[in-house]
Amino acid sequence: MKRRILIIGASGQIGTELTSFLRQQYGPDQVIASDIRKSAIIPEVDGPFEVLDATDKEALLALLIKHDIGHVYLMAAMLSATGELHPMKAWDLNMSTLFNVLNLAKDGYIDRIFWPSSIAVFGPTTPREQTPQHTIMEPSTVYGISKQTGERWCAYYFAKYGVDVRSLRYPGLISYKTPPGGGTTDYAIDIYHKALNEGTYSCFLSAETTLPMMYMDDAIRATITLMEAPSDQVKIRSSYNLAGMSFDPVAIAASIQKHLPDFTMTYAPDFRQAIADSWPKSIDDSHAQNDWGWAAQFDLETTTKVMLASLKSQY
Ligand code: VAH
Repeated sequence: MKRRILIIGASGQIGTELTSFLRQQYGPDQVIASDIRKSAIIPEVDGPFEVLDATDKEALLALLIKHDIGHVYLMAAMLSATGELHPMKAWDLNMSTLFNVLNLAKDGYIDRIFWPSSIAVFGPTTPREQTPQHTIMEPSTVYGISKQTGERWCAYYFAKYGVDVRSLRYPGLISYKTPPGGGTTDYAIDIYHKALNEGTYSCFLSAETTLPMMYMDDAIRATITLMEAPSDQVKIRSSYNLAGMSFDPVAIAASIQKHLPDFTMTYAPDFRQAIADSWPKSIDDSHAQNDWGWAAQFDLETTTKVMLASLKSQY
């Protein structure tokens, strides 16, 4: 029988949807969901769940053996905004979990790893338009530093020990199945909730803050495509640039007003503005396109249509 899949951080924004998608594809019992605590949000496709603190290597090893795990998706992390409020906690969580998974793979307990990086690996000295795969990377957030360091360790474990680890530099992700979290890009989720619930939104980024974004379905499809690609097609073992769309708060507000004409937006930039200002405006993902056939499908108009239609029943 094919070895099972373990998702660490299965209750998070990406983990929740990744769990359902993988269960639909491989069968509910083939996908073990885990997180630090059982979440009230049950994935659309229910299945086995384990409470796991992934900073505890022995506990992780016990789960790998108990469930005969082959592939691990390590989705647990502290994101950019929360990470700036708790720097050492963010570093410890983001790095200790990665080292546990890499070392258990090196010791033969895991066949293949997916680990999410982010456009947060780029910093204020990086070219901001069509940011290339290989360029200056001087991240100025703890989250970005942890992701840049993690990329280097992933590439090292592949080169030195043959660990099959694969990674994507996700842009800001937009989805409706989990509430907005501690991300700087999460204004692009919260705005849909507030538009439906209150008819107005006070944006914590300034009107002209263009950022790379992606609808969750595209991110999940890219993740699975990369994990299923033949190893010789995965030519980059740090992390692949991945692009969907780029927009600023004015553009997303305008796309909402096409459906909710009375929606209004105000602007009250906070500490997250400095984080956003250090990131690219748009991403060149030609390596992902050329190596394993990546192509985004969701644009801003399609995203707004899906988000409003899916959230309407909540308000
Ligand atoms: C964050 N959503 O805002 C994440 C993402 C590119 C940003 O990594 O921290």
